[in-house]
Amino acid sequence: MQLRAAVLRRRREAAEAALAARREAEAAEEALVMDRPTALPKNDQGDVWAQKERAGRLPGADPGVWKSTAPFRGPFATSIPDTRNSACRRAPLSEFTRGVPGGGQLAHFSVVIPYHREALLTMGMTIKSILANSPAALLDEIIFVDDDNRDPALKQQLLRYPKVRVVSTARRIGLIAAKNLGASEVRSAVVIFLESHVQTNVFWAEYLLARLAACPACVVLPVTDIIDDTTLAYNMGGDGVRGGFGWDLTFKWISNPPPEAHYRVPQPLATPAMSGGLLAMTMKEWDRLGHYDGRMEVWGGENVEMSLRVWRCGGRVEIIPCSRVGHVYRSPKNYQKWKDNFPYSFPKGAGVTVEHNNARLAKVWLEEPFLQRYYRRAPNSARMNLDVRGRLALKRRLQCKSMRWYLKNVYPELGQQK
Ligand SMILES: [Mn+2]
Repeated sequence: MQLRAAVLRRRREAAEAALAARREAEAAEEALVMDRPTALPKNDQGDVWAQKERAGRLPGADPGVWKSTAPFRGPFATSIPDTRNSACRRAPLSEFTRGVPGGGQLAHFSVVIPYHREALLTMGMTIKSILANSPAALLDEIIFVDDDNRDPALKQQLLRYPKVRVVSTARRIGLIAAKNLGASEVRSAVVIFLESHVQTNVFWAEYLLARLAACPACVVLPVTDIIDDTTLAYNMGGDGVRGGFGWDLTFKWISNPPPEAHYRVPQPLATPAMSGGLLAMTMKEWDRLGHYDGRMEVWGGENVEMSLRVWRCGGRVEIIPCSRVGHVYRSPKNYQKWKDNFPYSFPKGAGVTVEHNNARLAKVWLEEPFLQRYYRRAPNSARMNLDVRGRLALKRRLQCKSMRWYLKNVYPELGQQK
């Protein structure tokens, strides 16, 4: 009788221990999932929007660029549809961190967002979705780089939100330099670059961080969902869409299915290039790889340059299909009357500036005969007097692989074009 009682007790203790272990595992997962959101300021129920309406314009924005007629429907973050593939929704988050060194611990991160003549409407939407959909314990800061904006009220509005810091430039430095400046302020292990008119979806950061924990040399991108610039309706972007470019070095989306027939969501999808606005990487890699080319101006070319540099200097560029970020695509009809047909200005003109940047990247990263393929499409580039010695030294120091290697192993479709 005594023996039987002892057996029962041991059995009960074992069952309780197993239950406790399971509860602990569940609590850990729960903590990962439930540690959100960062609370918004108390009176933030559309007051920003109301102020905009009272003023009769969108503070900070170029008049005419933003023509939103969307009625205010409460905090934006709550109205984002979950656009993840069902394969993402079925798998618990812990599945994405399984086997990751350090017991699946995700790194702390900061978000860097440059802005130039952006609307408070869209910036508020960006901030609220980040605060609502990021793990509060891991999100350190949202660092805005205020690149020559003339409305100080806008900066004050941004600073009302928790975790927001604004770094202002003394004069216009352009998007590329602004990203370098913002990243130089990051004190977290991971930097995530976003644009100032986006909405981050559920667990957007965790999926990126989980992949970075497993692949620290990766640069990872969320899938870009599509937000209508008039209605602000959030729509699902395509799964399996990759980034590429032609010999003119202009970025384009490649919508044909990925070459690996065995590819399945939620696996990371290798992509030859990134569109440039939304990306995450460890600060260690950011520093090792030498940031953006500081001599590129305003906007353009830096995304293709970084894609070539990452792939050829020891890293990978991957789209993480479960991480989704909606981006407001501005319709040209709303800004086509503006100089250069861009929603913001290029002091030297858009065409000249983008070609200057492309010419720099070509001179550094395209060895012959590929450089000539680019020059045939952009003859002015061949005549430009460019000092790329610093970037060539970086390429040598990192012992980067050749363009031929990249065409063979990463982007064979481009190699087939003459
Ligand atoms: Mn954009």
